[in-house]
Amino acid sequence: MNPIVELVDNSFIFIIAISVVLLVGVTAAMIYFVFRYSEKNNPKPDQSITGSTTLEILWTVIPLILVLAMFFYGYEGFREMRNIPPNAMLVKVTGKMWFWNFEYENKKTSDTLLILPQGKDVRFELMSADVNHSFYVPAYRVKEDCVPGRVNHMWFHTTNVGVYDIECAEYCGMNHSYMLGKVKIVPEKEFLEWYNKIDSVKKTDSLSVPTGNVKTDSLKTLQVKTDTIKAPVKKTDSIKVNTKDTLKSKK
Ligand SMILES: [Cu+2]
Repeated sequence: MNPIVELVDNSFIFIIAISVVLLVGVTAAMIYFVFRYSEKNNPKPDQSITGSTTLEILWTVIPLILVLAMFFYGYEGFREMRNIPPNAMLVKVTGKMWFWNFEYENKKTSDTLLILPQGKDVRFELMSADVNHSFYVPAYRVKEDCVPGRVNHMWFHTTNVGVYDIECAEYCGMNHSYMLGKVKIVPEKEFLEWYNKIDSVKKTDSLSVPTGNVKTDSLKTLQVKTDTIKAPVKKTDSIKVNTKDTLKSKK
């Protein structure tokens, strides 16, 4: 069972139940008062009611208890969301205008489709490549912002095999409403077959192409930098010579 789903649903049902009881109670009292204290039924206003300390205390303490209970249930769910299992598998999620990119621990990447093994704790590192997005998986009751320049965290425990929606829950520009994805939960064996197969292809790619390019780039920029540093030094030398010359000539 997924602890987050259970806790979020429980607090949701709890708050809805209280709201329904209050709505029905207030509406019933209102309708009753309309008839019971109407001018037609009571031509003379009732002056006997002056106040009630008992009522004042009751309608202060009861809502206070209800609100504290709502907070308690909400906090229980929040604590579970923040309590990331240490051995959870990691997936890096990057929101981009307007799609989701997923990067697994073996550097394998996938756009839009997030494939996960069944019965596993999965931890997400959430980032953005451009503007604010929000990674939302309704089936697992989790939602967390993707903010440029910082890494946010989220996790859930995968349960039933199936395909579930991913949505962006933060307005992020023209195609925000099309920024959809899918989580596909598959049996672990099937996941590992897919994960390792694509990994072997991608790994050689990522090793040969990006790492090589990055290195030569950084070397080139270093060389350019040393060149530009040398040039000003020469200039200052020539200035020194000039000043010495002028000083000498003055003497
Ligand atoms: Cu969006």
